[in-house]
Amino acid sequence: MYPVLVSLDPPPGKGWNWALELVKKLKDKVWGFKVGWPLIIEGKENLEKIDSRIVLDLKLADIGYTMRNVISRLRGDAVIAHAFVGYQTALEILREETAKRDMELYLVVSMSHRGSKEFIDRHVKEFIKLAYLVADGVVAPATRLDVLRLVRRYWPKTIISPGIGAQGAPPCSALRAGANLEIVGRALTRSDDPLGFLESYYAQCS
Ligand code: BMP
Repeated sequence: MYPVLVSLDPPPGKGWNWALELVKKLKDKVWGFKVGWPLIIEGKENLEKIDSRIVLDLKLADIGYTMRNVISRLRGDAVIAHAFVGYQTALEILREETAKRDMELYLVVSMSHRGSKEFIDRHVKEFIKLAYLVADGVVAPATRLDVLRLVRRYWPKTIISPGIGAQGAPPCSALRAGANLEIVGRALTRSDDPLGFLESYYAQCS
């Protein structure tokens, strides 16, 4: 199994049929699938049809009560939340709910787009400290390997890393910098041969 979390972001005009076809093709080869708002809006009941690990990419950023209310309505193995809302009456409550539901919680400690440097990246170390209190894993960018390496230095558990392919980072680059899983969306899901893509890039990646 390749250390890849496939990001199921449907192109315009496509939806669950497109996503479930990809799941069927790739589920035995990848670690799991990341599902975000575009698919959830089109029918959360379809989450049941993904017979693999599901990471709910909700980027939750709200008071605890509301975040709990959202995830109690969805099925998934893990959920992604923003760190900047803080612990008290926010992430502490989300953590309670994820633990109760046997879900993992991943916190965003840095992002792959350039704007991450404007605010988020000023607080990476503080976000990691917070992750020690609540998280099973963190999200850190493949597009800025210096940041990813810093996160690896301070965070011993899972790192999932977006930015591969369409955002410019080469496949395997985040794994080599210490990530546990690479998040791959468009480069893989819009390829004419997704399985071939995986095999050509990830078969000899170490
Ligand atoms: P792609 O490989 O097509 O660029 O998709 C990346 C996926 O990861 C998208 O779903 C995006 O919302 C998500 N993502 C990201 O690109 N950067 C981050 O910092 C965090 C993300 O979750």
